[in-house]
Amino acid sequence: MRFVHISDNHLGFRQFGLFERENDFYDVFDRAVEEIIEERPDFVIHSGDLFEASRPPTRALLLVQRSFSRLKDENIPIYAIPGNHDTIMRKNTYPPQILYEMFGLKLIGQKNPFYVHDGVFIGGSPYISKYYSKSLKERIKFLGERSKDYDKSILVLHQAIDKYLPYEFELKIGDLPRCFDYYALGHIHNRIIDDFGRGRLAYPGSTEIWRIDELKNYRKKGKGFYLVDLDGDLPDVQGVNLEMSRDVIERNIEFSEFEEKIEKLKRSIEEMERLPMLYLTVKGDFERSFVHKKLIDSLSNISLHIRVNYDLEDDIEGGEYYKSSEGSLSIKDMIKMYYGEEKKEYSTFALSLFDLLSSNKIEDAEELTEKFYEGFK
Ligand SMILES: [Mn+2]
Repeated sequence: MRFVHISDNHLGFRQFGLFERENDFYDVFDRAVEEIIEERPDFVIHSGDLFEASRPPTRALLLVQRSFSRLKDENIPIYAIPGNHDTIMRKNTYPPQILYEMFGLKLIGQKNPFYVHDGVFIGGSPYISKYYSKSLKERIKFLGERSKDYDKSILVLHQAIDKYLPYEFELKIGDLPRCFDYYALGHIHNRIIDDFGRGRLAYPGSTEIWRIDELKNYRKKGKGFYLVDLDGDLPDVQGVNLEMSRDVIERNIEFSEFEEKIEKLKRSIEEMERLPMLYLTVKGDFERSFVHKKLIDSLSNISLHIRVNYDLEDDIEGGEYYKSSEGSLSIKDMIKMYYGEEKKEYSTFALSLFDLLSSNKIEDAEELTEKFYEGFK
C-alpha cells in the first residue's frame, strides 16, 4: 500500500503582490500532480492549506478542479482536511475543499472523522486553534480508540507540535496517542520526518517558498511531497522533490567589494531562465541611500523581487524593496510618506503591524493593535 502525503500548497497566494509569484505557486502544484500520477499511489493524503485563503481566486479553484478530476480519472482518491488558511472559523460554513467531493476528494471532518481505505484507517481533524485544544485532544483520543480495530492506521492533522515549533504550538508531542502507523501532518512548512510510537510522523512542508525562513530547510531537504509505503513494519517515507519555479539568491556583500560582487551577481543571473528573487545583506561603513540606489539601478531589471538588509557599522537597519506588478514601490517608504512627520505615531504603529503580519505573528499583531487603540479611549 503506497500513498502520497502532500500539504501546504497555499494556492492563490500572491507573494509580495506579484502575479508572477501567484503563478509560481500554481506551476509547482501542477508539477506535483504530474508526479503523483506518474507514481501511481493508492491514494493521496492532503493535510491542509491547499489554498492560501478560505475564498480562493477562481484560477486557484479551477486549477484544483482540473488536477483532482485528473486524479479521479486515474482512480486515485484524495483524503483531505482544511488547514488554518483555508478554514472558515464560523458556524454553518464550508471549507473550499468541499467543492471537490465530486472529483474524488473525501473530506475528513465532523461528519466523517475517518475513512477506511482497503483496510487502512485514515482519521483526522480539520485545523483547530489552540483555544480549543481540549476538544482537539478529545477528537484525537477518539480516533486513537477507533483505529485499534485496523491493522494499519493514519492520523491526519494540520497543527504545530511543541517538539518542532516550540514557540507557537497547539499540541504537545505527548498529546498524540502512540498507536498510529503514520502521522500525516501539515502546518509547519519545513520538511520533518521523525520516529514516533510504533510508526513515523511527517511534515512534507510547503510546496513553494511561502516565507523566506523556509529557504534553509529547502536547501537542505528540498521541497515537494512524500511517498509513503505502509507495507513494512515501519512506514518507508521517501521525499519526492519538485523543482522550484525560480531561483532565490542570498548574498552577503562587504561594502569594500561591493562593485565586483554586484557584477558577479549580474553575470550569474544572466544564465537563469527566470528572474530570480534576491536577498542581499550589505555590510560595512557606507551611505545607505547611495548603495540602495546603486542596487536598484543595477539589479531591478534582472530580478523579480529584491530585499536588502543594511548592516551598517553603527546602526543595523532593514531596508525592503518591493517591486510590484505596476512598478517600483517600497511599502514601508509609502507608509512613512503617507503619515509624514506630524503623524509619526501612526506610521510607527503601521510599520510594526506590517512587520508582525508579514511574519505571520497574528497574536502579537492583535496585542499591538489593542494597545494602540487603548490610547484613544
Ligand atoms: Mn501552511
